[in-house]
Amino acid sequence: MISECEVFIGFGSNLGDRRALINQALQALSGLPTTSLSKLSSLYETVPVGYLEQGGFLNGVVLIQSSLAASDLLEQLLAIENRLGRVRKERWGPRTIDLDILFYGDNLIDEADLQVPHPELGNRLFVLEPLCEIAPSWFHPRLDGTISQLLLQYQLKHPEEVAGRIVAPPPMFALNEVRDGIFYRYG
Ligand code: A4P
Ligand code: MG
Repeated sequence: MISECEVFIGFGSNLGDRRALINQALQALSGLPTTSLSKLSSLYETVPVGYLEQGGFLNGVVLIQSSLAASDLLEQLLAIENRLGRVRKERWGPRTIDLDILFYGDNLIDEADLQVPHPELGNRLFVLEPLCEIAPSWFHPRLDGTISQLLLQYQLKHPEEVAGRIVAPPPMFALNEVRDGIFYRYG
């Protein structure tokens, strides 16, 4: 076990009952050992990036506090994805739920099965927008800028692009008081 770390998790779903799946994933995250949720973004309806012939996504970002090592956390995320019915077919294809580690404190991780900060983070409005909502001044140790600077840079480069629209604000209740099922209110 290591000391507690601030970890940002990006989540997305574009298959099945997307809102219920996201709520279940958040609930599962809050139930992980030595882990609690501390900040949740709004929920965004976004257009698919990469592989375009698929349904629209719901995306958001959650900040958790966790003492799980990064590799253990990744293992837990993959287990949650599998439990929620994720079947991997094509890369960037449709998924019931996708959970990505965006930042693990300010650690740089470069392993075969885990790269942190998430390498695509700076190229994805569906991540940058919700991230900026909850952590505008978080510093990206590789891209050398804050999240709000990275978002602005992206918007200046792609002035025509919009991530999507907010379909639900974050819950009004304290995330550390989460009880079973309460996340059904999110979205
Ligand atoms: N992996 C490496 N680094 C990480 C990390 N930081 N967090 C490895 C999580 N996993 C990480 O992931 C494959 C492997 O990546 C994992 O087993 C882990 O060891 P995956 O989720 O099975 O593969 P994937 O999701 O198909 O590929 P990838 O590259 O992770 O795709 P993304 O980045 O998840 O993008 N458009 C919209 N609007 N919204 C979306 O959410 N998502 C994607 C998928 C494409 N277009 C989208 C969205
Ligand atoms: Mg992924």
